[in-house]
Amino acid sequence: MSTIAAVATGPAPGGVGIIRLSGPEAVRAARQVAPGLPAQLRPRFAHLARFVDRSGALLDEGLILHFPAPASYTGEDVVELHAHGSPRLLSLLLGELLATGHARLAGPGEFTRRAWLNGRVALQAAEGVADLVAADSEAAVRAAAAQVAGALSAQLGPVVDGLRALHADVEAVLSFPDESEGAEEGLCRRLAQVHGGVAQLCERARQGRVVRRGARVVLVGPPNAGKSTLFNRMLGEERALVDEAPGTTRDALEARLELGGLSVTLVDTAGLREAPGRVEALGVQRARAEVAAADLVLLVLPPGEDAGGWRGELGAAAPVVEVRSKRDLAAAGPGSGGAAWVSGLSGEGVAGLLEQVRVRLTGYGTAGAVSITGERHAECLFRAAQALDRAREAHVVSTLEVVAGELGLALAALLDITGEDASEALLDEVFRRFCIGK
Ligand SMILES: Nc1nc2c(ncn2[C@@H]2O[C@H](COP(=O)(O)OP(=O)(O)OP(=O)(O)O)[C@@H](O)[C@H]2O)c(=O)[nH]1
Ligand SMILES: [Mg+2]
Repeated sequence: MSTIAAVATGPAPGGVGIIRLSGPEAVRAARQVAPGLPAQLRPRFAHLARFVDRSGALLDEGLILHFPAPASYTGEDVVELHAHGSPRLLSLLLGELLATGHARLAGPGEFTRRAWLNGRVALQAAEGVADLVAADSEAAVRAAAAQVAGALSAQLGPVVDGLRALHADVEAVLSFPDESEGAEEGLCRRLAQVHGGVAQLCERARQGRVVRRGARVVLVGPPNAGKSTLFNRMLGEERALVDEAPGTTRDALEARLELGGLSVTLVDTAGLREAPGRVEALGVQRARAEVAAADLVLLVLPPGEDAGGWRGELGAAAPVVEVRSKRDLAAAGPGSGGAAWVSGLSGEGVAGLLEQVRVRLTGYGTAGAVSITGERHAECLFRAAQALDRAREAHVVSTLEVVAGELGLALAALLDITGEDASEALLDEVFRRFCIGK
């Protein structure tokens, strides 16, 4: 194994900047840029060090820490150089380390890849590290942290065990039909059980997707329904123009807000109608495109407007929440079929609506409780669920061979999450997402 080196801290100036080395030559390389270190480095101890270039000129003073193998992040000999957080200084220092000939520049995610190779982290936990580094909302941070801590492994374990046992039993029935009489009966129930477990994980994966990417919540409805007024009220600032003339909003307008730790992009759109003008017609087109791309649609209707027709007319793939606007003008109170009643003008009902949006997006928990945020994990789970769907169908209409085949596919999909039997290509794909130095 070669020794790798990289700047581990971000590319902006900061109080401290860290260069990390991992591999058998890590200490030797570090000694060359930090002469005067004691002959024996104390494990995990902060040694004061002078960092110099190859001519011996001083670059900075800082700390050197040695984490001897195997008790380190990568499982190899790791050395960290803590200098001042100047990107220019750090690249000079890294250049000096590489010039020693004892280390080469690390590739993206190579430290974590080595950690995985040496059994220091599970694959899904390693991916959690990448998610944590990239997290841009509180919910994403909490979800990634849960993943690093093994939340996904804990949920996945029993499902994988159940599926593995089921697969083995079905194969046994096929191989030794005489000795396995009656095993068929339990099969249906066990299939349903495993299927249920995977379906539950898929549901969490869908919520996780929203946590990771953030959610697009789109306000639509007829002109003058009060969409822009509500948009401003939900954001807590006057972003969109409001006017009593219908057709005020032309372009789609978006703004970000954080909802219970979840990153939400709220989109205001042009009122839907057979548009009179050309520009407004373009706006209506854009509104329809927004509906198609939404994670959640808020159908804003003034009191008295019929909802059924509008729902059909929207044809949204995402869930639609009906919102009754201008509550202050309505004679009758709430009660009409689960709609949220709000007044963008007075603010009445808006807090409740925001809470309803949060719950619809993350399920009845906090966003932080979502534990499956990796797109790759989600994709593996969906693939397993499909194979199990086919297995259940095959159990009714086809042969046990087909059931066994589908169970095998489902199991392979789940094992792709943990990286058991992982191919090089899969590993490359996983670690490509990392930044250099991680
Ligand atoms: N009384 C009352 N009036 C409201 C309320 N919300 C909006 N309005 C009024 O309704 C009119 C239209 O409001 P907008 O927010 O511009 O409606 P819109 O749905 O964005 O309209 P378009 O952009 O034309 O599609 C304005 O005169 C608002 O002041 C409300 O909750 N109560
Ligand atoms: Mg508007």
